[in-house]
Amino acid sequence: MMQLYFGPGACSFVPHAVLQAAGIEFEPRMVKLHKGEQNEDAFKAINPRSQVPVLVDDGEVITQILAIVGYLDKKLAGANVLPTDAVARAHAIEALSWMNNTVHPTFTHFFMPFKFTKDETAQAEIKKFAAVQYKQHMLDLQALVVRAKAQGHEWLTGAHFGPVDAYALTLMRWGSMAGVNPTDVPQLWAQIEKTAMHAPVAATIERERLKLNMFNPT
Ligand SMILES: N[C@@H](CCC(=O)N[C@@H](CS)C(=O)NCC(=O)O)C(=O)O
Repeated sequence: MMQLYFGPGACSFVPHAVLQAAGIEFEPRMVKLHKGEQNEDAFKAINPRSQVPVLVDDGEVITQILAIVGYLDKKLAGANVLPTDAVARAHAIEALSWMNNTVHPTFTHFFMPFKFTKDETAQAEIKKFAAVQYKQHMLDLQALVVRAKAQGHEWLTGAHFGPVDAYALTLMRWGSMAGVNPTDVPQLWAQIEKTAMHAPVAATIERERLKLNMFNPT
């Protein structure tokens, strides 16, 4: 049975929700990131980079969301992890890459500015700057939602729920922590609320015990 190492609320939500949606049996293994379990020897023996997600299948350790999604797509043929149409598939990977290499690191700058400088004044500046960038990323993400809807798609990459939808939920949830008011991105937020109600996603949210809207209007 596959094992997925995840941190509640972390980007590992993406493969977590995808596995749940595929309807296969897997073993979710929680890593308490806030307690630093990712830096303990037991976890480092699995992923020396101290990050989730990690998928273990038959002793094979796979890290990085894009690699895990690609693996699950190949392994769970018929589960519609990624679209099968060549163009739709390319756009799904395009969106995942942007989320992973641009939006995600912007949130890291907001959430953990201490990873980039020891200078506390500079940290405050990094945080402020990242929050402004993050808002723009949410507007760009909303544009993806609007485009998908205009094409008559129920989900971001077509007729099936997939990793792009799960990542969108995670990134918007983080956005609400970074000061993005859901009411400022209404089409995006409506799609995220719908995604959260999709049964396998709702089950994943429950297992991770997540609150969707973390916006604090102060
Ligand atoms: N590019 C990596 C990003 C993984 C990543 O940033 N994981 C974060 C959680 S969202 C993590 O494990 N952080 C632990 C830490 O920073 O100590 C991927 O796609 O898997």
